[in-house]
Amino acid sequence: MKDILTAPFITEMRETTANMYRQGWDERNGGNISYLLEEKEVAEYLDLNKVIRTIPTGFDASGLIGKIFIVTGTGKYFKNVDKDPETNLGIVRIAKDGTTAELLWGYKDGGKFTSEFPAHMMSHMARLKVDPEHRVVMHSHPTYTIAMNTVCSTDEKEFTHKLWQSNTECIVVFPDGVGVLPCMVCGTNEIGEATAEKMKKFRLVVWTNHGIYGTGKTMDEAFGLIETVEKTAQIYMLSLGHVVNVIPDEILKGLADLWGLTPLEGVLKV
Ligand code: 2HA
Ligand code: ZN
Repeated sequence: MKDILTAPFITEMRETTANMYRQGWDERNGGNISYLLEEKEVAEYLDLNKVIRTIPTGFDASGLIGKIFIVTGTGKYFKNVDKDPETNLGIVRIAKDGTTAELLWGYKDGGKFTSEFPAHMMSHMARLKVDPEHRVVMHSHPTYTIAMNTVCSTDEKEFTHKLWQSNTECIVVFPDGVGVLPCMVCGTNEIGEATAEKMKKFRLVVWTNHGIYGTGKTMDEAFGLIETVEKTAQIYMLSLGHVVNVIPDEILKGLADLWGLTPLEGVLKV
């Protein structure tokens, strides 16, 4: 059996959480990541018959039975993942009953997965239906994205349009747009269900006054989506009140045509 600390998926979790922390997106215990792993890649490092303990999920994850995830821990700081992965991360498998998670590694201090586990697992179920290669759900609290919530409506088409209009990269990176949920109580099955509903259509979902979810086939895709929204939200907030020039809809359509992309319907007026 190989040393799990040399596993590429552990390295990715360490690097990504450190990177997100340094971006200023994940203060204190803010943010969480879950990453769907291949059984055979985990089997190189762990005995899959050895369950350390079981943890109730509190919801029905039947769609994910047998699937294995590496997930950041509840109350844990992104800042600390790199120096102590075994305490701050855990590897869990959804058990046959669909409502229990089997801990295979990590949460060494007796901890458990993020309080946003329902939103993560429900989002995985929704995205896997759209894209069988989907792997990553990433949640974060990027400053300018949350600032934008205080001055913009929660209408997702309007929100998407404002981002597209502020930076030509946006329509190319997320032609499918950004889903927006109103301000809700986080850490609940309800916000999980609402997020998953949006995930049927979007890879990005904003939680108003709280943060954002990004998803993807890889860590880079999920990170890159959030990074592009956040950079553009910064541009938007820096220019607030002084706008004399935004990207016209004709140009946005031209970009979509050039790259063979289908923009979210009902946003562009051309
Ligand atoms: O766990 O980000 O949404 C910290 C959070 C809750
Ligand atoms: Zn959060």
